[in-house]
Amino acid sequence: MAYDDNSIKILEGLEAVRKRPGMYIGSTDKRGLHHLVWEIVDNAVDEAINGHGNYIKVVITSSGSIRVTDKGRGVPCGMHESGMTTPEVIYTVLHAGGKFESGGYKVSGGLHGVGASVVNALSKKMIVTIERDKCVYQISFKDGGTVDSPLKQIGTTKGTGTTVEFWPDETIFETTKFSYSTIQERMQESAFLINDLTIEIVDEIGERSNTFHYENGLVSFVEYMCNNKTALHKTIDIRGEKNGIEVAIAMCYTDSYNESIISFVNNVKTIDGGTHEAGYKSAITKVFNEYIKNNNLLKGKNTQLEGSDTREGLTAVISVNVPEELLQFEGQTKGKLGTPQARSVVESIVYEKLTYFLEENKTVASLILDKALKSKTAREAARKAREEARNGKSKTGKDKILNGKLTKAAGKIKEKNELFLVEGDSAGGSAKTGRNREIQAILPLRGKVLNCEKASSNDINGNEELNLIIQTIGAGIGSSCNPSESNYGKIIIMTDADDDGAHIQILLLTFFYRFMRPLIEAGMIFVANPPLYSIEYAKTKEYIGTDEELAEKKKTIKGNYKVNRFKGLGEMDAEELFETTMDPSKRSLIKVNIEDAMLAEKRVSVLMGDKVDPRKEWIEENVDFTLEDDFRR
Ligand code: 1YM
Repeated sequence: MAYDDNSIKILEGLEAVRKRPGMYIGSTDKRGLHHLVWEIVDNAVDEAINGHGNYIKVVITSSGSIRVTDKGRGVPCGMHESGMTTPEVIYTVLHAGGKFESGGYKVSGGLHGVGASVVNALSKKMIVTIERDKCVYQISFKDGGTVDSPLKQIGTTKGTGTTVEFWPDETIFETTKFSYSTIQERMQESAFLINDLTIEIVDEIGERSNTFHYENGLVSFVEYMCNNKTALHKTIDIRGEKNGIEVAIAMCYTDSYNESIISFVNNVKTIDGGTHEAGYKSAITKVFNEYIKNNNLLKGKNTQLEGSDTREGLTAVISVNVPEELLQFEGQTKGKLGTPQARSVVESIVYEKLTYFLEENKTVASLILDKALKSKTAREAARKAREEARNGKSKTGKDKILNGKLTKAAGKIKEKNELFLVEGDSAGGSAKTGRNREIQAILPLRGKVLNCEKASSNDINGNEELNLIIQTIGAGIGSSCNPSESNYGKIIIMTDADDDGAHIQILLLTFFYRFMRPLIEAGMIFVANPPLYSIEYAKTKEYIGTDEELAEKKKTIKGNYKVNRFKGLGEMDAEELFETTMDPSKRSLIKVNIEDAMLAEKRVSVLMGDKVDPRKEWIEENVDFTLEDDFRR
């Protein structure tokens, strides 16, 4: 094929990426934008994993670009059989190389490895600088992959490595503003997973930087995840290898009641777990039950711990490396490991090492087992209480409480009905008067909601406010929470637009995250988005959502105007509240979408901490609120 034919084909390929970016990077929102970064960073990380260079730097530059540098071998700079230089092929041909023959453990799953050419296609400019064979080479591209300046030597060097700098195309992305904390989280995670790798990140705009380096990363990872809890013992470090599958696990029990397990396969997070997690869990259950039996801890009673008992308060990171030929991913997002061998390998390694650990560390063993046995007792007591409540429902009077507080929707189609959880009685009153009676139900909440971060399901059952919410929704909690049994298709948290309101929101979200997570996953939890201001001029009245919009509006008004800042929902009358915040045809709801267990964990701890500043910053940067519709923004 002639060179020109080649280039036409290539431009057509890149054009396809520009036409349907979602097919290649998932979306063109904030998340899609950051996929570009991961794509380039992953190449640098792969090079480090393969033993070439142990330093990576990521810079958010003041010119709006991202610049990633590694100290690996440098991308090869020779001619490719197509007649183009190798860098030109790598950065313009779709799926070029697909990580060529890197051998060993190939990263896979989801959207990884679609190639640096996709990043180029979605960038208005890209510059690649390569240090190799004592030379510095450079090639640059513009307008989504057109060669701007072909590969040429621009200097000499003693080092080796690759630098890729790109400017995302703002005609393609909804936003081109990179989030430091998003990049920081991911880079810290890579540094945790890859021992001895140093990752430096710099934000030239916000003038901040961090360097991550861990000698024993998984243990540091677990300690980091436990930072606001009290550990019951020194983190347990488990490693082994069998049939070519490498297993590394760090685990620690804390005084909390929640389980936080995150897992990785070939350094890619497996959001939905899979066989490796299943093997891990079944090993723990087996080891604990055998320990109990051998030490007669249940005093002859013929019962067993359930898996959930053995994981109460457990924080763990599981990292396995699976050879490419055994790799198998499942599920819609390919976030679940399917490889059957991973289950038995992880199970047998954990079984052996954990059994040994408990025998060698009797004091720790008794602390952990004690906790598991308490969980079993509490679980059985809770079940008994539930059964009693169910059998004698009318006698407990719970229905009466419910009827007193809840304003029900008239319509009987569950999926269409909406439940508003409203802060305060006065706002509850307006909501009650103004609502769409057919589909909207109102449940006013009084005062602060229980902080569920460290709560057990027993604590939840004993809390009137949360109990009310659980009963009203009717979908059950914990492992028996089932979205299809919910009495409402949408559950909408409606609070004041102030710090207190934000706090209540976060407490409720924590509750849903911990105890009714399937509702979040089903996209049924929303946050209402009340306006901050109303502005009156020339006999009209408009509602305004943000300070920026208010400033814009003021510029356009000729003549007098009057601005009113809503201090709380209670300040709006019923009609106003409906019109601005509740009317399904006009409102803008925020859909709550928490998909990342570690971020959520951290979020809860940051959010529940006493420091206000990091909390605000973190909410702004991370809480993944996606607007249901763009009505007012
Ligand atoms: C900042 C991004 O892409 N580094 C990088 C990429 C490659 C190599 C080294 C590399 C790989 C190999 C041999 C190999 C790539 N090379 C290719 C290709 N950093 C970044 N560092 N020599 C160098 O895999 O055999 C694709 S990526 F195609 F040339 F092999």
